[in-house]
Amino acid sequence: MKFLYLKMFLRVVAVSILIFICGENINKLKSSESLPLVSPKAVGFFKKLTVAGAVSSAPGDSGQGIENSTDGNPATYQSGKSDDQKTTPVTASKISILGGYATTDAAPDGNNVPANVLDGNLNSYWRGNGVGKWINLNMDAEYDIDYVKLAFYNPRNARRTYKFDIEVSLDSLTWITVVSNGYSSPNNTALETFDFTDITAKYVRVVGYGNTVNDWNSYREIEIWGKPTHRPQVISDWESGDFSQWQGIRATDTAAQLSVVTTPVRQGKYAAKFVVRPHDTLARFSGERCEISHYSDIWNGYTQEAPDDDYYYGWSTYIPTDWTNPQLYGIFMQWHSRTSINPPIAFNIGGDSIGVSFRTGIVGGVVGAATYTYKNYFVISRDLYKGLWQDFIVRVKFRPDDTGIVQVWHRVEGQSRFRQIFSLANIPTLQYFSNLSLIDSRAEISIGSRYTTKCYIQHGLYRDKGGSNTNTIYHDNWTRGASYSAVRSTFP
Ligand SMILES: [Ca+2]
Ligand SMILES: [Ca+2]
Ligand SMILES: [Ca+2]
Repeated sequence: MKFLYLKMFLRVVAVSILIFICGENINKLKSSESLPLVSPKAVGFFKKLTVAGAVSSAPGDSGQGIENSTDGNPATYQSGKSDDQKTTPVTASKISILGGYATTDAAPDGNNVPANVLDGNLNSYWRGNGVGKWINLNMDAEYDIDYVKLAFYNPRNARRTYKFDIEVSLDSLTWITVVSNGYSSPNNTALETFDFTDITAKYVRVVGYGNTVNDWNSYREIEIWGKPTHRPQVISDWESGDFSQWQGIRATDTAAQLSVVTTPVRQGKYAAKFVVRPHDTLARFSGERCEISHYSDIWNGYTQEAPDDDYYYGWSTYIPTDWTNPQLYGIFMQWHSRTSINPPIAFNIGGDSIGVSFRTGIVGGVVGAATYTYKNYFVISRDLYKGLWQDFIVRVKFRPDDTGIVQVWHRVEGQSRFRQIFSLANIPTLQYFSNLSLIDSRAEISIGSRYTTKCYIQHGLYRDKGGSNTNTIYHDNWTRGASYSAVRSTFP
């Protein structure tokens, strides 16, 4: 064990040195700055732990190594990974679709129901009579579709050839034809592959034009092969030119505090400006804020962050040159549980640094004096980079017990590559309660012997009250996706 410890320690040191040599040189931007690798606090945290089981360096998509960390410690920590490593191309796999997600516009034909094309059984089939009748498969999420396999019903000696189109859609309203005038091989009852240029879709339908004997479209199986999409699932990049990509605004005077702007902008044509003035408090005991949120359990592609969800987030933040320290803290992106206590995860500007605070794990105490078994703060940068856009990519696997994951990547305007700032595994990322009075009673989720809640998003600026200054901050290009690459692809 001691040997392993030493080995891992040396490995981390070696990696840090390597990054110092090869990593993106922030000194290009600020010649007097040293590399903002890890905060003293974070280093302290690092020292407290027995480090073993290297945390995976791959950006997200191949993060299995993280979950397989074998040391049994509450967390592992690794700093300063240079990022944007090329991910191994993900090969297509068969997309699992429940039988109930198959529909048709053809008249029913006894037991030959649409679900039969999804049961993995070549003896069962769906049948619809008529030229132009379709069977539609809803994948329930977007995928990059690579190809489709079809097995056709072909009675012995029938030597039928089926004619069909394959169409795909993101919304089941607008369809794109990816296979036009496809034909099955004569008398073939095995799965046949129909390949096309990969395309992102949520729905795939086969439009039948009958066969060489009659107008019946009879398919034994339909398999859709693809991989997780490279599009984010939720895009709130302000490109609508208004607030409609978001669900809620929390401000005392929206007209004075929140606006869509055309400069400065990080992505596309629009970004958002958030202003917090003294006394911009919504509730007597809360701080001052101007925030925009995603908070419904299901809204416009957004679903609240639930236990076991594993998401990547991206956004850009611009701190203006005339920024002055907010009172105590300046939270600009937070995941909030369905409670009245502090958020489990909050990105914060405090003093002259940007960091992330965690208040997760088992919660004790009462509202206003809650305690957390995991309370920590990690510095991302000791420079606020005023007057420059900063890009963030964050992965969170949401768990109230010690099986959560958080990874943070950061980049400053002018840099081409993101750098991984830290990677935490085996930590709680949600709050875990025995005291149900702390939780919104509609939001309890029972896990083990305690309860947790889902999270919602608040983005903008939230600071303590009592200051006399006004803070203005800009954000752009907020997204949530299933992979690092999905989120990474949205940045300029
Ligand atoms: Ca079947
Ligand atoms: Ca393909
Ligand atoms: Ca934008």
